[in-house]
Amino acid sequence: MKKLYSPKLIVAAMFAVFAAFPLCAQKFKVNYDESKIPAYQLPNILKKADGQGEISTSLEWLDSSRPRILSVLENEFYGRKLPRPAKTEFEVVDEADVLNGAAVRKQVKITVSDIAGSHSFTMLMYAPKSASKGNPVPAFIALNFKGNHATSDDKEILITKAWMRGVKGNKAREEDRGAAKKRWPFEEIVKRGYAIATIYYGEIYPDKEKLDGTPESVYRIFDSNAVEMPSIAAWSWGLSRGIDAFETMPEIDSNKIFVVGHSRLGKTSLLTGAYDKRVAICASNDSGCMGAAISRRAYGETVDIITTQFPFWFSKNLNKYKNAENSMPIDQHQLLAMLAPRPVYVASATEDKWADPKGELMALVEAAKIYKLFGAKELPTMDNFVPEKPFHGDVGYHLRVGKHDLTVYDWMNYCDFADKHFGQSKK
Ligand code: GTR
Repeated sequence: MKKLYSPKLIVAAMFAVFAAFPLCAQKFKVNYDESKIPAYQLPNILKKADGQGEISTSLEWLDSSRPRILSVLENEFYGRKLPRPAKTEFEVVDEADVLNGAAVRKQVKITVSDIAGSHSFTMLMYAPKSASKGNPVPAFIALNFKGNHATSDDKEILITKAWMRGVKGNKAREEDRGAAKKRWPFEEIVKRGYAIATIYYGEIYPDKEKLDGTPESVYRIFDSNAVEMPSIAAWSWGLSRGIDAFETMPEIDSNKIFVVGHSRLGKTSLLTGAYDKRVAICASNDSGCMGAAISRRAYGETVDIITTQFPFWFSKNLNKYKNAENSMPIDQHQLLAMLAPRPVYVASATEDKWADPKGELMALVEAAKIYKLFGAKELPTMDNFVPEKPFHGDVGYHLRVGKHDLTVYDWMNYCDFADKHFGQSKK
């Protein structure tokens, strides 16, 4: 009898299925049906710590609610905020005029030292040539996934020696120079009057799924008896060291630092905004579960899935909430509100169901109640859940058409939002 399906066809079909759904989605039961979202009670963001009534002033939020949420973030979700290192050194290892003279490229080796040793990572930065002591510019900072050399074709960008995910031998390769450049529109950002810096996240904590990344991470400079050493807290701490570097640069206005992060690094940027008050604006790009999305919706990726796949990203205590989201002491709207009154920006993508775009806007709408206490008037509602009609008020939101990604569209919205809040005029 003639075979209906050739082995080749079957392999191709299997590949298509794997490509369409993240691997882990096949091992777990994933819900994408709004009508099947479990019944849940969202923690009332205004509720007083003693459970008696609601807060009505920004001061009550700052003095009472915020510290309580911070303690949950540290003890139950992401792990403690790491201390500043005893010593931080900045060495400009490269400086050159680039982009036809429009920008200055700098590569800064940041060395952090503490009781148990030293660790270095390299920040790549582009600043408008016109930026100077008398004319400092605001700056974006974001971690990258594939090494600084993957963010541009520029041959001068140093190649990391740190462990790398998804490449042969786990070593960064020359052939990947520029491989992620679509995510890094340096020229456009500089033209808008902003500096932009990036650090390879693997130099801060190697994102090893099956192996232990901590011995090669920044944690090695501290006392090894530390209770927990989760990666998101470490990545976030790395961003704070990037901000330390900005503070030494006369061309940067360190009161105007905008942290951006995509996906797991979007979770990281939100945590950085919560842990480091020097962050003036914070954007979470497609951050999803344990980022901007409401965990209780259990839509797309869940706490069970994420803690099973990536246990080392979080505090071990997060495991308590596997399939028990309704018992979490806080939900992600309270993480977003940690930024208040500093503007927070949530960006989602229409096809990024895994990250629960609707749950991300819901969290922002709930967090807006805290911004209101600070006098904010331009706040989003669920009516803003419309593709490519960005909302740029006291907080920001957009739903890009397309996949889980960080694109020029996302960046240009961040620039527009920065213009509004940093008082820059559109170039
Ligand atoms: C996925 C993970 C998401 C998101 C993403 C990424 O595998 O489930 O939470 O962080 O990785 O960072 O690209």
